[in-house]
Amino acid sequence: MDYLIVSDTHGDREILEQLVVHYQGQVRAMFYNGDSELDADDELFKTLLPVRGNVDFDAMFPDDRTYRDQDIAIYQTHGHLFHTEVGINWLLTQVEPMQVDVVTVGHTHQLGSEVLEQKLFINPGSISLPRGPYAYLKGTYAILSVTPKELKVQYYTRDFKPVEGLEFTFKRADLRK
Ligand SMILES: [Mn+2]
Repeated sequence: MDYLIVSDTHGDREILEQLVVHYQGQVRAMFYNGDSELDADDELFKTLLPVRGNVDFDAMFPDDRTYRDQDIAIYQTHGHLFHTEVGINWLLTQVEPMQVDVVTVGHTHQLGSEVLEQKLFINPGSISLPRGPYAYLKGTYAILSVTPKELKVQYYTRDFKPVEGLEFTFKRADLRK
């Protein structure tokens, strides 16, 4: 089962539309982690599952979401409510009691995937305004692939091509029991 994760378009509606067209019917769900600067009733959000970012002013966006599928539970939030721009510790404390396998955020515009406290944290980076060591890729999103034994995260660029070297595999045995 594959899941698309994308964040921080900041008005770049075009790329979201392209992703929806490209991945419709190809993935189980599409997560949008905030800062679209679109209205919550935009038709893209009939397909993309959004949360509210710090520059989303439409209060109809939810602050967070816990998504449960047959083999995975994912907690999704933008990150600003947990001040992830200054570090991940507060978020880590708050998600600790949650019965989820994956925590996915945006906000920092920097991609990253790592296991902390037996949960897999995934930031897809910003597809439109990337920052940090991978900013040279000019924007990224992530595909999470879920199997009973492994979680795999592959980063892609705006041309829907996988980035060599940005593929990470995590054994489910190392995640929450
Ligand atoms: Mn942002």
